[in-house]
Amino acid sequence: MENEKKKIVLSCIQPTSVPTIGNYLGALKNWKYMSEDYDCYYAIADLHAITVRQEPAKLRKQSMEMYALLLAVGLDPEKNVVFVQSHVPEHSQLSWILNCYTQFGEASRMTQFKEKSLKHADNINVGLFDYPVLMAADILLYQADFVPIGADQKQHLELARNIAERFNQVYTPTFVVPEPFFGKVGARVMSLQDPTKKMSKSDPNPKASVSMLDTPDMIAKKIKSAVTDSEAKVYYGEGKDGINNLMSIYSACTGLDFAQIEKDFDGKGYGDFKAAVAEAVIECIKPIQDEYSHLIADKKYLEDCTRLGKEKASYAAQKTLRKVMKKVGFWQV
Ligand code: AQP
Repeated sequence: MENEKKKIVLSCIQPTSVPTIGNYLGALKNWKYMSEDYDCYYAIADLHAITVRQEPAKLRKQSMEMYALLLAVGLDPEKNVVFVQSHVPEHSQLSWILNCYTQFGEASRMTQFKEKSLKHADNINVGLFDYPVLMAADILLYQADFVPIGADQKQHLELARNIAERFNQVYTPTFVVPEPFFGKVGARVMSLQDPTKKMSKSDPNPKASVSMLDTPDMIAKKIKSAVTDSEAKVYYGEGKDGINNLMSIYSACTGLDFAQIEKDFDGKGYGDFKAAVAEAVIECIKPIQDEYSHLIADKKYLEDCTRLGKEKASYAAQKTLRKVMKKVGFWQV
């Protein structure tokens, strides 16, 4: 129905570095498609980013660059709500309240905390532990119906659902209980140096990932040095993590399915295949890079868009937070 209210979608990205083609092919590309059919809230999750130590000047710069990139991938700041998480203090406020409706035991079961604690053993802060509750606040604040998630975020969304249901039960229905959203496109892109691990923008090995702002030359070199196997035959199969990953990237960039790729590269070696993958990646991100270079030169426009995002996000966030504060019994004047 034409006048039917659109469902709400919430998704976030951390400004921990320049996004990789993993972030793009796995998430951002979908964000653009979703903005046609849903009422979308897209946040730059800087509150989440500081659960790992960040350099202040770099974090500020990366947040602005991330904002420009989101617009460059095609998110329309008028049509969507594109904003910076810390610009809307209600995220932290709701997060505190939700902490009091989250059991220590259930938060302790989050596997990502265990993984991240091992990775950042010198800084296992309470924020890292509390990350999923802040994520629940991000989602519940906007009454999101859907949250696009990868497999690694399933447990966190489940926690957000449990918190919402608990709160709704203790009081009266307050939060929409969010559902996971699995998009029409969405590849899980793995590290080029260790294809059993996902490609990450904060991977300290620069050869492991392709950033959205890498030059064609850098992309070609990184893909050329991607870890593969010694079979020299392009097909998707067990024990071929490196080639499987390159095939997924190639498929996501060209739209070709695996059967077609195997046919096209039958009898050809990995050198030819890697050159084709690099070419496809370069072609796929070139329009985004071109748009990005215009946007990043126009700070005023970026700041105006950010302010608009903040206003729109704050409006929705305040409405939910007021309701929550009233239900828990805060004296509001
Ligand atoms: N390799 C990937 N393949 C597919 N999707 C990916 N995403 C991340 N890496 C891949 C998706 O990108 C969105 C934003 O991610 P994020 O910044 O919130 O955090 P993340 O998942 O922890 O991504 P990174 O790149 O690994 O960041 P760092 O290195 O800072 O931890 C999410 O939807 C995610 O699924």
